[in-house]
Parts: sequence; C-alpha cells; structure tokens
Amino acid sequence: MNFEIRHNHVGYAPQGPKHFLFAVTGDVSSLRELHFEIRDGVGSGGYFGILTSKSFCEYTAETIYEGDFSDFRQPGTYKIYVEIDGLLKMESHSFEIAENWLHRELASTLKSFYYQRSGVELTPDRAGKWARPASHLDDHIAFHPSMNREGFWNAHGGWYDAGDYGKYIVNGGVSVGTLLTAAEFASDKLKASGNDSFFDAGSFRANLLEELRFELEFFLRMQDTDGGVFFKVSPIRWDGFVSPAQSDANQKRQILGKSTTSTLNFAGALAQAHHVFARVYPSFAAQCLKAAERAYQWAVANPDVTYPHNTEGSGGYGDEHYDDEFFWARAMLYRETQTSATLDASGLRKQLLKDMEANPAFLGLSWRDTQNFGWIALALQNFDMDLQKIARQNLENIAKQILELSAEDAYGIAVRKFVWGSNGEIANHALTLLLVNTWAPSASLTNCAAQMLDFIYGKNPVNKCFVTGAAWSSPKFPHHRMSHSDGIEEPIPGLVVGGINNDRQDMHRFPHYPGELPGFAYTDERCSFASNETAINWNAPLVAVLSFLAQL
Ligand code: 9MR
Repeated sequence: MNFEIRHNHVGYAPQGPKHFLFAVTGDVSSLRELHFEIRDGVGSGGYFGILTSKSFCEYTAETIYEGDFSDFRQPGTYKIYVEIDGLLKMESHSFEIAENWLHRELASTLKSFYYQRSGVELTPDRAGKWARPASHLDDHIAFHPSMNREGFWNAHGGWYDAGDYGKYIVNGGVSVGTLLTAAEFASDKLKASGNDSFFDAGSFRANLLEELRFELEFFLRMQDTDGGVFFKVSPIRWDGFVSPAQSDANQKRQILGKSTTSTLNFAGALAQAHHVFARVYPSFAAQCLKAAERAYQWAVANPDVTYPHNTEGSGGYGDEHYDDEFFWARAMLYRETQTSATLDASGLRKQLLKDMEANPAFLGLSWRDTQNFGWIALALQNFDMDLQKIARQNLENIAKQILELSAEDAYGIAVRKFVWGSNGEIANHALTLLLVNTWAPSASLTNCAAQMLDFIYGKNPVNKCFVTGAAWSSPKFPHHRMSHSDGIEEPIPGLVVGGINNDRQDMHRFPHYPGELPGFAYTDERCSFASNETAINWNAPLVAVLSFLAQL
C-alpha cells in the first residue's frame, strides 16, 4: 500500500472549510479506523478526527478518504498526522490557517499580469528582482504577407499571452472579461496585500483597474480604421527560451488578422469596460464603448471571417463558431443601452432572444466558448427583469451541475477530462459558483469553490501547488520564457500553470509524467508546454475567485 496526504499546501482561511484527502493505492481491505490529528510545529495542538471513506478515484486508482477539520479555526502553522491502525504515522508538509493567505495570493496573482506587460520597462521599485528594460515596443510593425497590406501598425503595449511572447485579442478578451467581472464585485475596502509597495497604496480594485487599463489601451490600438480588430501580434518564428530583449534582437514581429472572433471579443470586453470604468475614468469609458460599437458593426457586416491560420510563431486560437461571441458582445452592449444615446435597445433585445435560444449556458468559460459572458451580462443588469430572470436561472442550473459533478468526484472537482489548461477550467467552475452566490447565497456554493481552490493550491493527485511562488511545491520550471531567461532562480511569482492535461501533446519533448493514468498527466518541466505553461486566461479566473473568497 502507498499512502499520500493531499491538502492545500498554502493554507486555509480560519472561517472557511478545511478538508484534506488521504489517498491509498493498493488493497485497502485490511484498513480499519483511520485517525488524524492537526498539530503545530512544537507538537502541541491539536485537533483530532476520524477519516471518512469517500470513494475510489478512477483517474488515479486511489481509494480516497477524507478528513474534515473545518471547525478548527485557530490561526497558526500546522501539519496533518494520519495514524493507520494505531501503527504507522504519516505526516504532511506544514500549512497555515491564516486570515490573509487569500489576500497574499490575490496580490501575487494580480501582479503576475504586471509581469506579463510587454513594451514597457518594469522598474525595480515595482518589479523587484524581476525588473527588465522595455522591449517588444511593437509600435511600428509590418503586416503578415497573408494580409496583403502595405505599411506599419502601432500595436504597442498589452500583456504577453502566456509563456510565449504573442499577444492575442481572443484570449486577451476572455481574460479582460473575467477580470472586469471580478472588478464589478470588488469593494473599495478589499486590499490585496503582498508586503509590497505596489499594492499598499490602493485597493485591490484600483490596482486591478490600472492593470486592466494597460491591456485595454493595447486593445484600442488593435482596432483597424474600419472597426475590425486584428487578431494577434507575434514573433515570426517561435522563440526559444530567450528574454524579451533577446527575442527583439533575434527577430521581427508581425501583426495578423482580422477575424470575426477577435472583433467580437473586443466588442464584448470593451462594452464591459465601459460599464466598469464609467465611474472612474468617464472619458476613457466613453472611448471604449464607441470602439465596441464600431467593432460590433464590423462583425455584423463580416459575420464569418475566419482566424489567421498561421502558427509558425504563435498559437492558433482557432474558432469558427461565432454565435457565442455574438451573444457575448450583444449582451454586454445591451447592458450599456441604459447610458448610451446611440445604442438600439429594442433591436439588440430582439436578437438577444435568439442568441439565448441558441447558446444555453455552458459548463465553464473558455476562449472558445464564451456564451457565459452573455449570460453574466444579462444576469447582472437590473433594468430588464425578464431577461435577468432567465439568465440567472441558466447560470443557477450550471452551478447546480457543477455542485453535482464535484460531489461525485473524489477530488471535489467538476472537470470530467483533464485538458490543456485544466486549472483554468477548475477556476472558472469556482467562479461560476461564486457569481451565482452573489444573488442566491448558499454555503454549498462557497464551500465547493473553496475546495476547488484547494485543488489548485495542492490538494491534487500530483501533490503540487500549481501557482508559482506560493508554496514549497510550486512549479520551479514553468514553460515560461521570461522565467527562464532572466537569470533569477525563482520563476516569476503568481502564475498558475495549465496543470493536469491527459492529452499530453508534448510527448515528443520527452517530459517525465509521473504516471500513465489521467490524473498524473502533469510534470514540472520546462519542456512540458501541455501541462506546465502559464497563461493569462487561467490566471484571470484565479484572481477573480480569490477576490470573491477574500471578501466573504
Ligand atoms: O489554451 C490553449 C488551449 O486551449 C489549446 O488547446 C492550445 C493548442 O492550440 O493552445 C492553448 O493556448 C496557447 C496559445 O495557443 C499560445 N500561447 C500559449 C497558450 C497556452 O498554452
């Protein structure tokens, strides 16, 4: 028999749920009572409990027992001890019960977006040892030959997408939409504290809006004069593990596009930006709305323009289903009709009814399936109560499905197949639960979301905290060019890696996955782009989930 204690490697909030798993491989028929104890470093403590038998986990072939110490609330640093039939004792790594772990992670995961900034200097006062000079200015770049277009374009700024140096509107759009949704619920009182002058000055919301504005300014530059929006900016060939400055010296960058998806992503994100920024930066907000309207009109006139198929130096984000993006853009624009003199509310509403029919709420949110942004827009507006009711019901049904799937799963998650970016999917499930919780509060929603966070922070089959810099087990070798080219040993902190991905598209790079079963398809190696890359669309729902949970 082999035994493992699976727990959140960073910690648990004093008032929140506290669960850990005891995973046994092999024949368990001889096991009788399993006791556990929570004790601090000097061995005093403590909390005593009995493990309950949970289920057999198919994707790891483990028998899973669960320990629940939710009613132990004393802040401190602890370990879990499990006693097997009064004989063998297993001990976990230490973890905290602390009020501020969520706030600390909130600061760190948000700051990772700052580290992803392209084209500007990251100064030592804010970036610390990860400071770097401005490179990839992207203010004078040529169009890809497939575009048949002379001249140059200014596509300065914005976040790098992931471990590569591409900047993509499609994935940028869902990341912006997710973070804007977090901003809609972030109270001015919420502080993200990172022991860091970066955050100490303002509220989480103020820092978040500043970071979002950096990306949105880049978005605005990506809009062509006819209203359509370019798809991506990327190096001509895939870079090796070089720094932005070396990449700049090695090769040129190019701009590609436009597509219906990029244009509608832009429209959805910028309409929501209008909503969020109206109070703080009214003229910027007005500019966002105008740009969103022009983009939407372009998409209506060009409803099926495919994505650029060139992937020699960048990812595809290929998607030829436009319905869900139309729904997203229209719903976000519809919400703004209350404050806009130019938008046609009844025309949009008529089309929205069809969109709603064609795009039922989805179990999750991804760059490919964006309809939930449409549902979120309708659920959060307060003037069309009929549509609000339908939208809320749709999202509540999805939340119910997520709860049911998680209850059936040994590790308490709702994914049924580990795909590329499974951590992003898990965070998006948690976010759906927390959004529904804003109008239909229930402890089952928040508890389930907190347990999904536990999975991301260590309570998983590979015993890894999936966020850089957060715990002893955090990734040391993420597939992230900046982290491997800056001469600093630790990777840039606050980045969540894609996580378990049983499609293992990187086998030709010879990664050392720890097992054949689906639950073991993760490895902390630089070559493993399929399991160990970071990306903004996975970090965004993580920031959002942390912001909701930190405010409970
Ligand atoms: O997240 C994307 C995943 O859903 C796709 O299956 C995969 C392959 O097309 O691409 C992922 O996105 C990558 C993008 O194409 C380029 N930048 C890095 C992204 C994360 O790996």
